[in-house]
Amino acid sequence: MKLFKYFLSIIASLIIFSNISLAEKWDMALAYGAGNFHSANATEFAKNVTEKSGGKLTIVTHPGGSLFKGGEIFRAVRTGQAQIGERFMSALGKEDPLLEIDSQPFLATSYSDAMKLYKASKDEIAKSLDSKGLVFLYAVPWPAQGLYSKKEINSVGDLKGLKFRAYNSATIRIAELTGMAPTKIEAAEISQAFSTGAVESMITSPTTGKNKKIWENGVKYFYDIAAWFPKNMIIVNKDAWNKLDSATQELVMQQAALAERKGWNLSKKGNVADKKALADAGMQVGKVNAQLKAHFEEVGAKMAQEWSDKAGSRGAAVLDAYK
Ligand code: PCA
Repeated sequence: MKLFKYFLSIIASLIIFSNISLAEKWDMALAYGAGNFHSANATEFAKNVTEKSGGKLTIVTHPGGSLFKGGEIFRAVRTGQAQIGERFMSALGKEDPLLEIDSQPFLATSYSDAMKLYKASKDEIAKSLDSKGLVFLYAVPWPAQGLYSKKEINSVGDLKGLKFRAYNSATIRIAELTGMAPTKIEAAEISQAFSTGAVESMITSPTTGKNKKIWENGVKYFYDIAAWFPKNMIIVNKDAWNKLDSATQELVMQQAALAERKGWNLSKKGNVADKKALADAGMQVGKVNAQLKAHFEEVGAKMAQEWSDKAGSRGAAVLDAYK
């Protein structure tokens, strides 16, 4: 009997010990509001992994920047303060110029080209993230980026001096090259920036304009220049990743692939529906005229040159694979 109890206690402690080492909990930092399609998609991904992992991995989502703000998430995941998170890739050009390839104007102006560009760049990006201690899971684009303005824009001259909300180096550069005055502001602060008059124009998706009810801040015009499709990516801290057994790692990757497919479809839907929502809210939704289009294309060509100087042979290899 004594021996039996002895073995029982060993077995019990083994079970307890293995449960401790096998049951992981990840906090997932999301910058955008719970209603945003990226957040909704990530939440479904987290729920699926949690349910299917048989208690081995629980992913708890924190949308709306409630755990870390957009600008903090990359570092938070890298340092393991959050095990998993989502970040707007092209805001990370200083980490690696390849992360901003999807925000180069007029390089990929349709969903199919955006997908081609993604496929051409993904391995190199995943490799570079790996060297920073991160595991790349999936990426989903925002709908086509368009120009918002409080005032009507009919000529290059109308852009001069406009106080412009930028979200990455590429949009700062566009503003500089078109004579606007850029300030970098995270999505969470857009409404405030427009309502206080700190800015009066920006380039972003119909989705972000709709989510912010941007028309309530005096923004009347949306010009659908559809110049690029920037993506959000989901990344995991490598130490956290290595604590999972291989079956759970496989499950996460499988659910990530599913979330990626769903996310691209949601984005495509939003690209149509959210533009309609802007028009339904009374905004003027249209295209820029030929003179302005040519001007933006010229700016795009200059930026392409600047980017390839920065991205060097790695960038050239990805562009070759894309074209
Ligand atoms: N919305 C985000 C990034 C791109 C987009 O469409 C933003 O405006 O910050």
